[in-house]
Amino acid sequence: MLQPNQQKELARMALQLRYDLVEMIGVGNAGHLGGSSSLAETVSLLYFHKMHFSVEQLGDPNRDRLVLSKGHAALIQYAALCEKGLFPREELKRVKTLDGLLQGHPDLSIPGIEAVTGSLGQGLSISLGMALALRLDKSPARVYTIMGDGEQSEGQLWEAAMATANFKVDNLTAFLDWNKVQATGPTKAVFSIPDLDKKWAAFGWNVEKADGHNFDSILEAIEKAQTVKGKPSIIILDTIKGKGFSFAEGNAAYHNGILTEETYKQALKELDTIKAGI
Ligand SMILES: Cc1ncc(C[n+]2csc(CCOP(=O)(O)OP(=O)(O)O)c2C)c(N)n1
Repeated sequence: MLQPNQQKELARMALQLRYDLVEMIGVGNAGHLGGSSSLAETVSLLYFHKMHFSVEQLGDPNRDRLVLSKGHAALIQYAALCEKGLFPREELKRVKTLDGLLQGHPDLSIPGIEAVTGSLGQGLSISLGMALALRLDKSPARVYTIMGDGEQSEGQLWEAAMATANFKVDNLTAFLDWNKVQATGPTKAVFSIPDLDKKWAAFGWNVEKADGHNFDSILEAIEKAQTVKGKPSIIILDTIKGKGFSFAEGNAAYHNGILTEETYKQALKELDTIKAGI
């Protein structure tokens, strides 16, 4: 359980990451607001509480790694890396520009990014390779990987799921951001994959569930998962796509939508209201 002051700090961080998302997208530009904001709590908890990872540890082979398999949600990872001091804030304003550091999908030229992702379905394979290498090196480091629910339709992911279980990899924790909406509509309607919990369990994984907007719930699931030896764990995060922005919540239009002057102002106003309550 987190202490009240830790809860507060993490809530402030998740809020800051959401402010950063709005700043990065700006007015008149498209950006992946929905699938980024559904991860604000998990990413805050990982980078600012759980992971052994800091500017000083960048080249440390024993650092924990976070691979964002749903690479289109890069903005949330950029926000966290910026708040950790890996690059200056000015870069947030230059996101997705040719001269900027931060491209539309994660790239190894960005400090703190561990893998190039964006073509869905590949992050678990990459994470498995990292986890196996760390195990060979007898490293205490852990690999975290975050997938989307729409992403679950990628075949490569299920090969990696079988391989991870086959090799009894337990230094890897996967997350499934179950926000129930993908790029063009509800995940159920676009490509229905029922019983994801049962499917992952059938593939040999320990399955945990968490409220993806509740720090204690996520942390409890991570800690429980990490007591399980000899098999990989996946945490299914019950989340809301676009969480924190009423116009975007559960709305596929904000998967990669444009913020107008009006929605930009509304987004900031809604965040200010959350801020007042923390
Ligand atoms: C191999 C591949 N196919 C298609 C796409 C296009 N695409 C980008 S995001 C997306 C939807 C992803 O949905 P989900 O995994 O649920 O992400 P979230 O809603 O959490 O953002 C798709 C199909 C892609 N990036 N890679």
